[in-house]
Amino acid sequence: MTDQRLLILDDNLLTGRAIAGIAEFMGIDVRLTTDFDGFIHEISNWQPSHLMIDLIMPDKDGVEVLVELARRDIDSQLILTSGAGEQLLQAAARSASAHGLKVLGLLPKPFNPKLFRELMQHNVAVPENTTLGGQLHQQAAQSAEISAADIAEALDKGMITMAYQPKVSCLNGALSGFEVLARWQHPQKGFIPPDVFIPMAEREGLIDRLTLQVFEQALPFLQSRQKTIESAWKPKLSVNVSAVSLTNENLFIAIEQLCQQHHIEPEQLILELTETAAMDDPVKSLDTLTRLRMRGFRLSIDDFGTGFSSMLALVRMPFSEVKIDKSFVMTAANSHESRQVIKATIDLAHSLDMTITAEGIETADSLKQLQKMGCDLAQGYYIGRPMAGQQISDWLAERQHLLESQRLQSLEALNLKEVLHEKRFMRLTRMARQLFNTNASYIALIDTDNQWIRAAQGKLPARTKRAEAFCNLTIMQDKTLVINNVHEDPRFLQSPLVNQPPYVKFYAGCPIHSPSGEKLGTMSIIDTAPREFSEADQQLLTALAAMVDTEIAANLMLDQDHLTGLLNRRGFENRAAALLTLCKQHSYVLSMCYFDLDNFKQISALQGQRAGDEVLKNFAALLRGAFADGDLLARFGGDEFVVLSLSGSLAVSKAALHDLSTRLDDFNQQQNPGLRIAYSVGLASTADISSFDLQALYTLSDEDLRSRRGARS
Ligand code: G
Ligand code: G
Ligand code: MN
Repeated sequence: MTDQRLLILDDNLLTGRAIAGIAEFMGIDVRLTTDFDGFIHEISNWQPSHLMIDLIMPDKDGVEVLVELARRDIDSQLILTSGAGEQLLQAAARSASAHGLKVLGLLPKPFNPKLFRELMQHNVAVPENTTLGGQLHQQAAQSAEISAADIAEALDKGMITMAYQPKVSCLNGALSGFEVLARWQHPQKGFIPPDVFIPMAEREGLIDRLTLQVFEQALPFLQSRQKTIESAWKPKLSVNVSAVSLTNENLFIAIEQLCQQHHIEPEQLILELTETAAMDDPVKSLDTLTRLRMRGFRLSIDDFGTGFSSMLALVRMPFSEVKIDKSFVMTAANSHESRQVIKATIDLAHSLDMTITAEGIETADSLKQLQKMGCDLAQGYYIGRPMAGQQISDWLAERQHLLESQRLQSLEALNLKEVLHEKRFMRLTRMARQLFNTNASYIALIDTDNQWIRAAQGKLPARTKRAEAFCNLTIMQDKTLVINNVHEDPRFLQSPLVNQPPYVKFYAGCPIHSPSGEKLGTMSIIDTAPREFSEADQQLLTALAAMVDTEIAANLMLDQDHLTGLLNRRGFENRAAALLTLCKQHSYVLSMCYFDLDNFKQISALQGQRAGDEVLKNFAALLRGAFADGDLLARFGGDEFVVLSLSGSLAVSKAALHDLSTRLDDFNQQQNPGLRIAYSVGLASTADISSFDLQALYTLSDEDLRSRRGARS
């Protein structure tokens, strides 16, 4: 006989009895009830260790049952069952956990006796998604007895200390800031978890003092970090704020004063509010939160997904960040449902212009997965545990090391030193040089000791020392680096690019990235005279660098026409869309040539498919010869070819077409008459359209093609 007592609530007697039978066989004491009142009655009288609850009952819905259990502080282990599907069970489990109930497991019906036995024997991992608040509540229940007086004493003596947990960019690992977490090591009673003393401090009216102490310790810490980090980058600090503190105007006035004292801008502070806290009284909360926002603080909705009415809260309140709860993040690898929640939350947050942070990142895979889903920031044991302020410098140094080795690995794996010789990268440097009307443009890769210059337009050395490269500084930051006049910047006076030809005076570079976000190098332009670089120029360079990223990540297997090696329609349209957007902003002229082979079907029919393939390959080769390196050349299936020419003027495209027809004549001379190629072409230019969209170019070039054909026949 075990000391387990199982109480079953199920309106279906047959199922109930079947479960009871199995349990009894295991030596478990069982009672069966079929209605809610009887169930509650048995709980008080018999005090079962385990409750098995059917969620769908005629007289009471499952959530009501759970709420009632929570109200009565029932601490029996719950097994939830239902025939209504896994999703409902998961949802109910989450709600139960959020209410502080202990969920042992889920049992979908028709039920599996083996699973039930395993659950009762405890040797099964608690199924995904069911532990949400559970762990915390258990922890709280176990911890030492403390009183309000203990907390007051700790506050008087300054015994509450702070731990800092880093928050980093999901994409490239760059440090964004820290979350400060209160810690209390009691001299006799040991470590008291915040889940114990925070709620008590809230109840006892001590929370505002505690919160103020958090700021008093954390702001000097932030200030010291700010000093050790070069450049104007400002670390952010996330602070958990209890809902009960929100209405304390004086607290926030004091915090503002502390900010001034420590040269910290309110914008650097992110106040984290739990979802339920933010929701209690929507109207009042909205007022308070709006006021805090107006003071400059950022607001974050913490543990998102564990409360209720989340969507509404999010849309209505002036939050700038959503922190998706760790229970979803930690189960994302195994739970389709968790992934759906994460994805939906990310999309929602982004559509509302909010940043999204994932907490509870415990593995490299988890980080990668969240990154793929488009999450902005990451926090968790895998990146860094909460740690004392003095440990942060070591952590940062170690992290720098880790990021650099990941960067080098990524560079190696992509084989970019070779890949960047491909014409598709020339296209981008060529555009950069033309759009900026500058001496030289290039893509630089930075490895351990060297900078490798690739796809260069203009005369540049293929390799320079990393330590002397501008680009080495660029990859240390996240945005474009601009040096308007090198001679006014002492960092570069030794650089050979400055002292020797080409005698660089101006530099602008923007980081380029691997598909997994590591900064590999830069897209850069240089000039031999100092120059200004406007906000719009920076945007343009950033857009070009993003196009380099896209090319690096492109799957050429999917983008290329296998027969000719030209782009296929997908490859063409993806690139054309980005180019059109860019060129539209800068009134740069693109032109389209649309080709249709006149006699292709005939050749295929008379000479066979092989011969047809040869014709297509030959025509592709002629196009490559006549058009410039960077132009987009594509075959749209069949015998249709398209060129998007980045020439910058219609005249240049016309010249290329003329060149093509000369080349074709030469080619045809050497072919036997059955294999000679004839084509029709239509020409259109963005100079002739207002909308700069691909559709307009297709339509115009097609009209042109047909009118020329008509004129010929
Ligand atoms: O690591 P950790 O065990 O610190 O945090 C447990 C819980 O306590 C979290 O929900 C966290 O938000 C909360 N918490 C930690 N420090 C503070 C604090 O200074 N103020 C408030 N209100 N909550 C805190
Ligand atoms: O409720 P809030 O999000 O403020 O609480 C943060 C809590 O999450 C703290 O208790 C912190 O110690 C904890 N935490 C931070 N990173 C991880 C992690 O990777 N795994 C787990 N299990 N807990 C984490
Ligand atoms: Mn938090």
